This record gives sequence, structure tokens and C-alpha cells, in this order.
Amino acid sequence: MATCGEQLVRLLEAYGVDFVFGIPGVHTVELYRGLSASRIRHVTPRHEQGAGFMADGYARASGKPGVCFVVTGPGMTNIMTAMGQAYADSVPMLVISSVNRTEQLGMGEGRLHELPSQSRTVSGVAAFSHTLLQPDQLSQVIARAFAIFSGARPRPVHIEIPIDVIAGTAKGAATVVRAIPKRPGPRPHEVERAARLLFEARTPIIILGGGAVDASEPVRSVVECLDAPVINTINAKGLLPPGHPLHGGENMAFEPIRRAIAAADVVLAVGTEFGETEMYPQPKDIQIVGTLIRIDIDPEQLVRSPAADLPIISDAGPALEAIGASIANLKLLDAKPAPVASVGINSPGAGRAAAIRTETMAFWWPAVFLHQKIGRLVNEVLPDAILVGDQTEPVYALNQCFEPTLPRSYFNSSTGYGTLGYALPAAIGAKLAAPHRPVVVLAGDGGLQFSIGELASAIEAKTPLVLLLWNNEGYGEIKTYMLERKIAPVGVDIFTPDFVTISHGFGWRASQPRSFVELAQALSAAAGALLPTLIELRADTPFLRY
Ligand SMILES: Cc1ncc(C[n+]2csc(CCOP(=O)(O)OP(=O)(O)O)c2C)c(N)n1
Ligand SMILES: [Mg+2]
Repeated sequence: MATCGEQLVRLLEAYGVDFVFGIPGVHTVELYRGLSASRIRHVTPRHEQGAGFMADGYARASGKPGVCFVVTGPGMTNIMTAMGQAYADSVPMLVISSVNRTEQLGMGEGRLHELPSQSRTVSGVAAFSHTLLQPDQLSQVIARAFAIFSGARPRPVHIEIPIDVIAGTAKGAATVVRAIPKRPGPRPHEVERAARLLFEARTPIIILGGGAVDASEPVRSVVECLDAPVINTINAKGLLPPGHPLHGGENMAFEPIRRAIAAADVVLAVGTEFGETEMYPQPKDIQIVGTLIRIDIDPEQLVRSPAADLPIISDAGPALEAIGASIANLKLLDAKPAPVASVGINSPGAGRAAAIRTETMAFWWPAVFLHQKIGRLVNEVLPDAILVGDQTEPVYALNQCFEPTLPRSYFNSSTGYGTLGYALPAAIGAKLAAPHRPVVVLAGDGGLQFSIGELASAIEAKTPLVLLLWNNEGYGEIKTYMLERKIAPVGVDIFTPDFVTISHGFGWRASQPRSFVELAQALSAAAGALLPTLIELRADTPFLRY
């Protein structure tokens, strides 16, 4: 008879899981009994935080949940930061951990890896945390996790299994895969009302968030049918193709965008929480004067500020499809001129969007123009690249201006939880999800040192990444912040190692370009290489000064 651990692996396979990220320990070896004979590939990070970030990057690039196996206690606390990032950015992640034996739970006897109230500790960064007490209940609990991933707002889920339960056997049908629900669609009267409001609007504007990431076709048809300028959050980048004439911009802290939103008679916001981390460097409350229609999968979101006049609980895709069809009908019935078939640079919406874009550039700080040049070079040499960023100066800059060719192709940890050390391991996960696309890491010298051990994981996982390292020898952003506030810098001028030597030690290729021509050469050599490549951009090199 199969053990609970073996059945778990079979169940994960049945749900289409192809990777597990984890570090085994004596408490979890029984999770590995069935793994070697399965189709699931195990990827080992050098720290459980790396496992969580890998799962996050894999999930963002693929749309499928990332799955992790970690030990009780330290494994669990190590992965919680990554769960925090995934929770804040609505990323599906399944974390399966062990916990001490059933009869030891809650006893506080100082057992190995014992974390008192582990489930309660982790529940703040999970949709739910469940302790599996019976092997027979496994299939129901796993189904609950996948119901969240595909039927609700995606978030991390934690399942802990006592050591004795993992090794135990199930009597019943533990490997039954339950039918998993999809997210709901909108109600007809809401669709009609939204369509009428938008159809009658004279200055509509559309705000897109990460919740719309899988709805690029209906997004595009609604946007073009309304001829409405679009503001997108960082996680919604790529929903419109680069250079689309209705693209207005991203940073809702900038005055031209704020003015355009305040001047709109109808605002349609899809899958966004108007998060303050979208608004760099200074978050501000959004002022909405017109009618606000919000589409979101999370009902609580719809009553948060700015509160919707017309809240619609729905998956973004079906809601936009239905609203788009309804607007097209209204246009047919109406005596007004035919719908704008293709939006050109002369349409009124395109004119409004162009004005927002042009005026916004006046708010960019000097570094944006430099990093925009680097971003364009990346796009030229590595078309269709996925850019995975940390919290560092080039990322804040590219958040303002980078236009990826596809959705799910530009994400970083400057949004949401905002943790350092994310980019390298998340990029490993993204490369595993999209092995045929170039994956570019954007990390600072400080952030890279948080997870530098994952240089080894990239070699082991055979993920030939391109790591653009922005080396300004310290916590540059925080130093600037201190100086601006007249605080004498403390703790920000950190010792900086020789990254090229370190990369070679880990088996990476490495270079230090001295010009844009050398950078282009380095990028194209990296694209063809079998090994991962670190390209160190030393901020004090003359071609990078701004
Ligand atoms: C876990 C964590 N600790 C501290 C911070 C605060 N923090 C934000 S940016 C930053 C500096 C990062 O330095 P680096 O990666 O070199 O990027 P730079 O700002 O120099 O471009 C720090 C310390 C954070 N975001 N996350
Ligand atoms: Mg730095």
C-alpha cells in the first residue's frame, strides 16, 4: 500500500505539477519516497527562501502554481518571506511542510525543528494553512488548494503533515482528483450597466492590474472599442503590445496620470488594488471623480479605497469579453458613427494617451533615461525576454518605461512585499517555466548578496540566465533616501565582493562591459551560452553615468 507521501506525489502529478522546489530533511524524506520515480522534477535551492522565490517566478511565468517541499521549523520560517511576496502579489504557491509527530503537536518539548503553532505562524501569508491529520483526507485538502489557485484570488496555501501521517497509509481513495471550479463570471445586469456607462462615457480611462494578466485579447478589444487610454500597473505590463497608441503610462503618482484619472467621467479598473508600491517614489491617494467600475475576483477589494460605484466580482477575462460584446451591441443599435475599427495615432483616445505619455516623461528622474537605453538594448538583442527584477535602481527606472512584448514577462519584488534577494531564484523558476525564452535578472549588489548561493542552483538546474548586476557598491536607494532627509549615511556603504571572481567560482560566465557596444556583445554572447552569465554593470563606469 502506498504511503501518504507517495500518494501526495501521485496527486500532484495528476494536477499537472511538473516541478517541486525544496530542501529535504529528516522530517520530509518520506515526501521524497515517491518522487524519484515520478515525472516531477525536483529543484534544490540553497535556502528555503530561494525555493519559495523559484516557485513564485515559475508561477508568474507559467500561470501554474509553484510547489515547494520544506522541513518543519527553520524550513518553514525561511520560506515565509517568499510566501509574503507571493501573498502580496496574488501568486499561486503550494507549500507542503512536515510538522512534528501527531502526539507531539503543541507539547513544546523542544523536539527537532519544533516551531510552536507553526500553522498559526504561517497563516498570515497564506490563503489557508491546514494540518493534515488523516492520510484519507489528502485528496480533499489538495483539491482545496487547487480550488483557490484556479477559482479564487491566487495566493500561497500551506499544508503541514505530521511525520507519522506522511509515512502512514490511506485506507480510502486518497489519490482521487476532484473537479476544480473556475473563477466566476459577471452577472448579466452588471455587464449591461458597465457597458452602458462606458459606451456613454466621453473621457473613459482604463486601469489594468495583475489580475488582468491572462485577459490580453478581451483587454485589447475593449480598450480599442472604447478608444480609451490605458494605465497599467507593473504586473500588468505586456497586456498591450509595445508602442500601442492607447498606452498612457504606469505610475499613478505622476501628476499627468493623476490628472487624466481625475478628469475621466468613467474609470474602469480591472484586477488592481491601486497598491502604493506602484507609485514610486511617493505614493498618493488616487482621486476619482467620475464613476468607478471595478472588476475583481476578491470581493473585499471592491469595497476598499477607491470604492467602486459598480463593483463586479468576476474573473477579468469573462467580464471584459461580456462587456466588450455588450458595448459592440450598443454601438450597432446606436445611430452614432461606426465603431473605431482600428485605433490610429489620430484617434481622440490615442491623442489623450500620447499627451499623458509625453507629459509623464518630465517626471522621470535622470536614471530612467539611462536604464531605458539598457532595457531597449535587452529587447533588441534578446527579443521576447522575461525580465525578473529585485529591488534596485534599474528596476524602479524600468518600471516607468519598459514595455515587454507579452504579459507574464516583467515582474519584480519592488511591488507588494518588497523583499530583497528575489530576482535570481525567481528567474530560475521563470526559466524552468519558459525554457525557450531568454530570462534576464536585474539585481543590485545588495540584493544579489541576499541570495548569492542560488548562483549554484542555476548551474545545477541548467538554467542559462543572463544576470545584469547593477553594482553601485552599497544600498544605493537607501543611501539616497538618508541623504535626502539629511541623515548621515549609516549601514549603507557595505563591503562589496569581487562578483566576477565569485561568478567564476560558481561556474558562471562573467563580464564587465565598458560601453554600450560591449554590453550588446555581452548580451548576445550570453544568449547563445549554455552556462548562465553575469554581466556586471559598474555604476562608476563612464558609459553608465547620468
Ligand atoms: C529584506 C529587505 N531588507 C531591507 C530592505 C530595504 N531596502 C530596500 S532597497 C535596499 C537597497 C538594496 O541595495 P541594492 O540591491 O544594491 O540596490 P541599489 O539600491 O543599490 O540599486 C534596501 C536595503 C528590503 N527591501 N528588503
Ligand atoms: Mg547597490
